[in-house]
Amino acid sequence: MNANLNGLKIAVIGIGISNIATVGYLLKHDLKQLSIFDTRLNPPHIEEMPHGLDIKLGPLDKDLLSQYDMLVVSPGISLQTKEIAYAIEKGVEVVGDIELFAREINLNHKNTKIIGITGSNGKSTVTALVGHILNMANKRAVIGANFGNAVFDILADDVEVYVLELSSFELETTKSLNLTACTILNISEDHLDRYDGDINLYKKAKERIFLNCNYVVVNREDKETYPQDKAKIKASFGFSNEDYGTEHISKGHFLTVDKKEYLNIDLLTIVGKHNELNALAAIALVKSLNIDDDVIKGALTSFVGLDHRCQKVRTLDGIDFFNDSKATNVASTIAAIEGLANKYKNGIYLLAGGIGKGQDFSPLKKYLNKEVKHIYCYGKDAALFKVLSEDKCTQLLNLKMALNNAFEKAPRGSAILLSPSCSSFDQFTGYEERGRVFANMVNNLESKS
Ligand code: UMA
Ligand code: ADP
Repeated sequence: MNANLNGLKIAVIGIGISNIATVGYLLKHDLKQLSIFDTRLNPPHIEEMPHGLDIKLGPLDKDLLSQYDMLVVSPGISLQTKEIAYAIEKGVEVVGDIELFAREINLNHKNTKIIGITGSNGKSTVTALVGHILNMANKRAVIGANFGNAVFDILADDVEVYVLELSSFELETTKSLNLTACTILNISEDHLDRYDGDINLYKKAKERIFLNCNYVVVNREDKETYPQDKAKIKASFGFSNEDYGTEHISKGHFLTVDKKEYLNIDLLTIVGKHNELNALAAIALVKSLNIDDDVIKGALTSFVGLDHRCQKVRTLDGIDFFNDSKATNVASTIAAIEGLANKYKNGIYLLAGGIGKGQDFSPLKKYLNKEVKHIYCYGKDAALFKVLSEDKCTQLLNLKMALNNAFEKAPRGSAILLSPSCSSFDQFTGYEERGRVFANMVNNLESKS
């Protein structure tokens, strides 16, 4: 194991999925001291921590933290937390699980490749798609990190390629990742509550993905995804017919590579313009590993997409119901509206709300009375939607009431879309629970006739 950690006093801060796995990794080292902290008195995952460890719950103590050589901080905790900021000032090294994982790979798994994917939206879809393509190419590839499983849970000797979905929080404490290829898929407002309302700080965190990577894939539709050092750019994707692109010709609508028809878009099961970009990004990323085109095309057509992303739940009374619970920011809701609008001449009835994370919801306004007939908003920040329109927005207490009201009003040929633009933690344990609850409620609805 990594000799650089031996003899160190390490404090792990945060008892969550990522750090429970990190502790398992750290326990394989000969540390001088290992202590675990969590600011909560009853952290939900505490029973999954190995027994017999030095665990301290409740408010952090800045002087105590400053006595450690290294803090391993959970992605959910801001480095600006005053006790952590104090320790940093005192010279304590602060890392996260991704940084320790990167160091482990650099030391003990030198031939293993890592592909890194970040962005405001599409990370999970592209991560899963890249993993799917690589597995179809018979590579031993595993996906993880912000995707939902901790990197130290997927660390294994036989892995050839790790495909990591990386959040801005994870990237903040990461500097040693040697990525074979990487991308920032797009940048839009998200997590501004963690970045003092400043999108540039959020973007700066994401740009750390470029640090040691010389095969950067950029989004031509969003110049914010470009690295400062343009020499790092090895591929770009976008709607125009160049590099990784698209074209509409009489025989159909195609993904293109180097201006040549690559795949008929109708063969993709993931739909919407944003998913065309996601597919192109995935192709560009796996090209860094010289994957055969026939394998890539086969994998693109067999990829079924992920749950809770603009997923059709049911048709009732001529109304289609969509679960897009993973839409936790405005840009992802807009992608859903634009993806569905052409199909629903009688419009979209939008269910939105939850915790707004400091976002500006006004970009939704231009869809009201056009693609979106009405918004039914609920949850902690419902009032922020309500100000978009007095008469085209109805504020309700919860998702159930929002759904029932929308169902009552929506005509045949319309869609009811749960695409909340917000995180769910005010009323649910996460987007998955929110999506499941919604799908259950939809499946229990009875016909209006
Ligand atoms: N917390 C405290 N006090 C503590 C420690 C944590 O209050 O001392 C709170 C955090 O504020 C947060 C929650 O506990 O609300 C969980 O935090 P955590 O950092 O322990 O989370 P993990 O369970 O380790 O999950 C993390 C990622 N969570 C976050 O970034 C908040 C998961 O991403 C990731 O899948 C997992 O590691 C595996 O690597 C989730 C997420 O919401 C899906 N990510 C954000 C997003 O996608 O938008 C960035
Ligand atoms: P992430 O992991 O970045 O949250 P997901 O693939 O889970 O991304 O998708 C989250 C939400 O964003 C879903 O509502 C999905 O429909 C939408 N989405 C996916 N890809 C894009 C994209 N490229 N641009 C905008 N929205 C997208």
